[in-house]
Amino acid sequence: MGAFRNIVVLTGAGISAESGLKTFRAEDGLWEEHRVEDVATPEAFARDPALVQRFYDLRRAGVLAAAPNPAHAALARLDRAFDGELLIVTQNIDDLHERAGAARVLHMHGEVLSAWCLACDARHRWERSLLDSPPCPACGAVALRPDIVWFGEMPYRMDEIFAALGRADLFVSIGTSGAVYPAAGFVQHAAHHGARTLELNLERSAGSHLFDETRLGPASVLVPDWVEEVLGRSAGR
Ligand code: BJW
Repeated sequence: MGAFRNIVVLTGAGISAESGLKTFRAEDGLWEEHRVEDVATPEAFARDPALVQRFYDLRRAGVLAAAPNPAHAALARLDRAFDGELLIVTQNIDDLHERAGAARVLHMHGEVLSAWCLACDARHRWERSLLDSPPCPACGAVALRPDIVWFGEMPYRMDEIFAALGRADLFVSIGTSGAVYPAAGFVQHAAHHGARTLELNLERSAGSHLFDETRLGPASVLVPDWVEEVLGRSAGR
């Protein structure tokens, strides 16, 4: 791989697996306990808000109890040391990239530590339960939902993401199954605009055949190795 000037990294649940947060589509994945259509759609929230709030209350508590792992730390090191353009697009709703020290992070599927008021549109940092119907700190309405992008909703900041993908000379996908769109299509968009594409995953994914290169192994090993490789090359260019 040559020296790169413009990198887009996409992360998925696999990067947080070694921090103890379950992935979605593993055998012991979240959807075995809660069917996706019972919790991650606006229709489910309208039908049974308590079920959805309870599910995300548990996820919020799990995130607060988790800590970043060496893969998050390596991306934070890349963010600090890489003087080219970098965007870390995460599908994850945890804050482990930020807690590891990364700044150039975009949460396309929202954040579990954020609550969104459907009455006044304000967003608030939220670490407590939403199940007991707390009022919005801004307007007082009882209308807070998890600030999460559910199936059928538009992921956040897509214009920014596609613009970055169009400029990228390297696209790296870490720990995502390639099962959920539009994120699953980013590799083709980046490749179409001339980027080299690299996948880091524990096992081959639905989209592996779309990448120039796939490296298999745990993110806690593959990501630090890859970051060292990139920083070594950018220092030597
Ligand atoms: C390791 C590891 C280790 C493990 N080291 N690796 C038919 C065709 C095409 C599309 C559609 C369709 N019908 C409907 C759609 C659209 C729909 C969709 O994609 N559905 C699919 C099921 C087909 N998408 C949407 O509705 C999205 N919105 C949308 O499309 O709007 C319109 C639009 C159009 C065009 C442009 C823009 C917009 C919204 C999707 C919202 C997704 N929401 C969720 C839940 C909410 C968040 C939450 O509760 O956390 O987001 S679903 C869930 O899946 C979550 C994740 O972010 C997302 C992706 O999962 P991820 O991260 O890939 O996890 P896993 O478990 O699948 O994979 C883990 C991977 O890690 C595996 O590969 C392991 O091998 C690996 N791994 N341990 C390295 N230690």
